[in-house]
Amino acid sequence: MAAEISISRRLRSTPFTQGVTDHGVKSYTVYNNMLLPTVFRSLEEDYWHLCEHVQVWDVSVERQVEINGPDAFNLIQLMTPRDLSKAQVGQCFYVPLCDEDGLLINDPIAIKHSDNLWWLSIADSDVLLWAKGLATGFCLDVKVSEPDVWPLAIQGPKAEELMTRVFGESVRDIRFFRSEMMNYSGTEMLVARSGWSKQGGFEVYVNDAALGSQLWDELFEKGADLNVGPGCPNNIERIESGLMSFGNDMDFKDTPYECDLEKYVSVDADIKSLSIEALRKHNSTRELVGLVLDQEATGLTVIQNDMPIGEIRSQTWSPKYKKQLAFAMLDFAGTEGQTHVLVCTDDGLVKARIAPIPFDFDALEITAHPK
Ligand code: THG
Repeated sequence: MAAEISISRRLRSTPFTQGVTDHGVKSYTVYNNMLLPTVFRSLEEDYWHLCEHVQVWDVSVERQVEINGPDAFNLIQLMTPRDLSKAQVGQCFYVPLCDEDGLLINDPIAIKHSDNLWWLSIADSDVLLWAKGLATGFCLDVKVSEPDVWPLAIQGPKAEELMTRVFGESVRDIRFFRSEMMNYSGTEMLVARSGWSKQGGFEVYVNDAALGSQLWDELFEKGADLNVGPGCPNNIERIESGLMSFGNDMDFKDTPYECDLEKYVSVDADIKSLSIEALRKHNSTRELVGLVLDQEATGLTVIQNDMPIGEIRSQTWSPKYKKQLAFAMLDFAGTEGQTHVLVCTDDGLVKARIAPIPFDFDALEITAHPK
């Protein structure tokens, strides 16, 4: 018998846990000390369904770190090297959080509620403790907390249609990475056009547990003719789309420059950020790149001229492109002037083509195959 996870209060169930179970979740991973579904039907069936229809995802693991008080902006800016001085209320920003050496702490979405109230919608690391420590150490006038908020993502090409049936036509006006407070059954909830897929969609920041399970049921009722299904962040879709996963593709030992996040570092801005000095001086010697293999082959070590030059951090077989796709952290010394590297697999050395992230399949002349 396969081992099972013992569920206890520490793993914090969500308003959608019952729904996820009833819809036949097949596997979970652990994320921010909670359970994140990873498969419902099969990874591949979930993938095609996400690309063609609409899915409802329990992404409550994306915990909100709330920063409230007169120094809220100062603390947020201290934590990220991305200039947020021009942020507007309701705007969302993908931000690297970095320490004083420029090393990554997390890569959340920062959401501005008001000048004095911000949320960080975090990936998998303990941002709450880091923020509390910085607030105390820098004597900032803020309260740092984790509110009872459970994000629910509605993703896929039919997501907008389904959302209008529940929240009304005005959801169509929400632009990418913008949010609005919307009324659901008498309660205001933040609704953003965002989500960890490139199939389009929204995230509802559910702030009432009872309304959360009501919303879950309503989405399935009103989306029946749209072929709505249960889903979760899908490893095939997110690698094809170039979405990076903290803890997998990048971690505490990497800088934003090494992880293709340089566009979110405001090197020249006059900001009071903990990491900005270190990042200004930073010299990268390696970089996260995409790899494309012609066969399904899961290796980890990458070599060039018989020498290891780095490691694969995430990979998947793409059923659409019929290629093995990977993200690998590779030394410049091994990739400079090269178009290919070798991956050590159980089947021996396999040639892999180097590709920038996100994968540009047209430029790579890789044909999409329908289902
Ligand atoms: N939604 C919410 N919280 C989250 C995630 C999310 N917390 C954890 C994790 N995901 C944070 N990481 C990311 C990574 C990428 C994106 C969002 C969150 C993303 N990136 C777009 C891109 O790369 O094209 C756009 C970024 C931009 O240019 O602003 O969407 O998914 N609530």
